[in-house]
Amino acid sequence: MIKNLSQLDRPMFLTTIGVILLVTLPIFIFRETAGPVITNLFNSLTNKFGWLYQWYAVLALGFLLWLAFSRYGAIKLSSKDTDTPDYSTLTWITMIFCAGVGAGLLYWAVIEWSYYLKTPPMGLDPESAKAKEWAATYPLFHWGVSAWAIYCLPAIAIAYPFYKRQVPFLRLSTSCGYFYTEQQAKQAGGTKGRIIDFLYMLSLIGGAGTSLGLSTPMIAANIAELLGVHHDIILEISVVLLCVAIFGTSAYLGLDRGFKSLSEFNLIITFALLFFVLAVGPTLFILKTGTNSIGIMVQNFFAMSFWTDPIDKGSFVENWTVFYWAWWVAYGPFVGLFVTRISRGRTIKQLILGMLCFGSLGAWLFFVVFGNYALNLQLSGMLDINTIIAQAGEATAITQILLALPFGKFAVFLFAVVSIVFLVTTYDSASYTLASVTTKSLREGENPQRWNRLFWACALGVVPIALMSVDGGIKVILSTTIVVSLPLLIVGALMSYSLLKMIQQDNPKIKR
Ligand code: NM2
Repeated sequence: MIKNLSQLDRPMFLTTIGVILLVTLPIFIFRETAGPVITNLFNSLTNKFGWLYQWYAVLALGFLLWLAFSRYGAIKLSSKDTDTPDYSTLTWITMIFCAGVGAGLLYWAVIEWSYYLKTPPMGLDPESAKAKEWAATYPLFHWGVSAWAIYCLPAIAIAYPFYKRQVPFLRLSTSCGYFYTEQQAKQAGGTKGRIIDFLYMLSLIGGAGTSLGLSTPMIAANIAELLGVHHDIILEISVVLLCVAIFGTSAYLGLDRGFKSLSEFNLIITFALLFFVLAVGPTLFILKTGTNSIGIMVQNFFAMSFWTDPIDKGSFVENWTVFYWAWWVAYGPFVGLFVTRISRGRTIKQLILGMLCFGSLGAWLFFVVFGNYALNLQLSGMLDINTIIAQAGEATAITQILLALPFGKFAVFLFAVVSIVFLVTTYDSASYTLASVTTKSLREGENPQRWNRLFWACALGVVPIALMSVDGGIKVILSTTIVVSLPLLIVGALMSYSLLKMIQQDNPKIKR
């Protein structure tokens, strides 16, 4: 135990606990006033800085594409060029996907279109034919290549110094190594590094809280339907506890036996569910609308990326595109850390193209199949989803949409299993990265200690339980995520510069 404790970075460990308390306690104490204050802050920040997020997404994508196809693309992320990847390509992609997206994907895949139908983008008339086509398209954009570029940037920026410069820390601060003095570099960036890691923790706790906050009611609604029990706070807390128990076990079992096995299980069951909905749902409508959406998105990619609505001043851009980019930014460092750990032996080009292509394709599959199935229910008049959302909320609407399928209960069951596993894998990887940040030094191939991972797995579960018992707590956490992600844009710019400088310094003579 003494030996175990000696590996613990005490200041970092205590700071992290402090951050959790700092986020949750004020919300508890000022639960009546905290909500409006943070929501106002969110509105004014997205209004003033939304365009910055939009540039960030496009620039990250441009930078990564350039890097992948430049002479640096062939650099292998490993200390020895003879190292082979730790995981097979399919397993690796599945693990990245399961870490990067949680049950939020299932939540939005089913109902995101309905918001866009009522308040469409680009000045379209609500419920018009064009609005319907765009409603099926916009979610693909929000979960597409720009979004995955926001994830991939920190992954490369952390992986490069970790593997190629053998920096013995697996932290967000690892990505900004170019700016540290030699002395600071030995202490994970000194004060500069601590500030960066502090921002990372704040955003992770906010981001993870958001996922659990959105998906717990959805899973609880599914379970209530399956078991015929009442959907109340006790059921929701039980769902969180169930998830904590599963990801605690997975964290304890370690990356290969826990996380990897869960991800592989998820791949199979997810495809079974997607195939099921595609087969028994309106197959042709799903395929045609999906194809149509890809066309609209490719054709309008830059218009969507840079649309700020400066004349009409509607709130679509802030409420959706900026909200999403901020959410991806908040998750970015955590996904980057985790992806770094599982990507040893991959080249820069593989990592970039793997994340951009397969991440987007995976997410699109969900939106095309679930989203268009639900959209068809609404358009054909079989189920008035918009009204159900307005009257009974999103969680109930999602369950009703699934129940409308043939073998509806079976679909609800599969959906609940996939949601739980997605949630669990995201939290498992999140606790892995928190344990890495609070470990004194971590080298290639090493993992943080088990008890440390287990501790964070539990801590991450406790926070949302506490917040769920506060009225509007989750909404507040959601806005907090966005608020804390703003400084991460600066860190993003710094890490890009640092990465470029380091790569240029290390590879002066590579010829094309
Ligand atoms: N992102 C991918 O629950 C989730 O899906 C978490 C959300 C950042 C929009 C990730």
